[in-house]
Amino acid sequence: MKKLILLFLMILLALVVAFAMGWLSPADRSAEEAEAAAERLHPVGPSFDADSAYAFVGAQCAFGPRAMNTSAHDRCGDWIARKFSEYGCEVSSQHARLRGYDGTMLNSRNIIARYRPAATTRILLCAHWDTRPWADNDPDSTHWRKPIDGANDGASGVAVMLEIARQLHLSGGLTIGVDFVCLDAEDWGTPQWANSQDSEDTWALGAQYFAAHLPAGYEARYGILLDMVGGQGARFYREGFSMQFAPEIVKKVWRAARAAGFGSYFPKADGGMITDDHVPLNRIANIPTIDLIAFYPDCTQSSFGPTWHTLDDNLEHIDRHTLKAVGQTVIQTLFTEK
Ligand code: AHN
Ligand code: ZN
Repeated sequence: MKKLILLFLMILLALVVAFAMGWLSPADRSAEEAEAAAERLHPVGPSFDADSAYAFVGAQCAFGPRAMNTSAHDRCGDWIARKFSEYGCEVSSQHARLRGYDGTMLNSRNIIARYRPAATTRILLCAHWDTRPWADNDPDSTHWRKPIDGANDGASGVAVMLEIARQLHLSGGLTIGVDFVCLDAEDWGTPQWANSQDSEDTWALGAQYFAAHLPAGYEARYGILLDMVGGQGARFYREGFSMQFAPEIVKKVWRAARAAGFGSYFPKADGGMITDDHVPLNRIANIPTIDLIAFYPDCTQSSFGPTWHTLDDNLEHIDRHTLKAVGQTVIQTLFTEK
């Protein structure tokens, strides 16, 4: 009897050890190994130049706030279009008059820059280029009706796209096509000081227009939205609508971040659900699109960070390292695509 109990205990111990070492499920084990291999450091593609991207943020801010219906906005739009053509893209524009939350008609321009327009496999990159007309989240209420520089909220996403376009032009090594779409009228959503109730469709007006008026025959495998990708201390959590509409793209990009060496910027944890330009792309255009958007779980001023919709959203608060982490991750994603 004693021998039997001892034998039983030994078998039990062997089983526990086998489970602990992961010997019992070869299928699980090889899936884990494949995942680990996909995340091992193996950078591909050209090196994203963060100083160049930073200069692109500065160049946009130098026009002044790019709020809708201002000349700084229009002049910056011309500059953005010219830069993308310099980098070999075929550039077109979608002009529209869009209705703001209070009935104001906004002169909107989506700028579409196509890299390798003949390629059939295409990835959509997008960011808004307009800036918020009101610092309505500023701690000082005397600033609430003043326009912001939008170094992070506006300029950073376009700057990262311009630097990627410049690197594609220099390296010439990418065989798939990329569409850089600079969306307008994102940030005219109902201000916090308005009497009217905020409705989510007052945001992302240019993206709503683009999604409903895609260029004839337009197709993209998937999309990546870049929003507030230059802030100090920024981290990119898995955004809710992205997980709902395009979870496999989230996985792919988070993997690419690890392979490129920037995994620490992309926690494997969930952020909030953000009404942003990717929502109409998913819902109206049916292009699975994720949002790379900074999320600050511990910031009391805003979960978008301490400078969000404040006068502090300026060049001084841009961190080149954040631009680099996002830019290199997107390059890694593009050059990993088959
Ligand atoms: C809302 O606050 C509803 N959405 C944030 C989208 C946004 C504003 N991105 C930049 N500015
Ligand atoms: Zn904003």
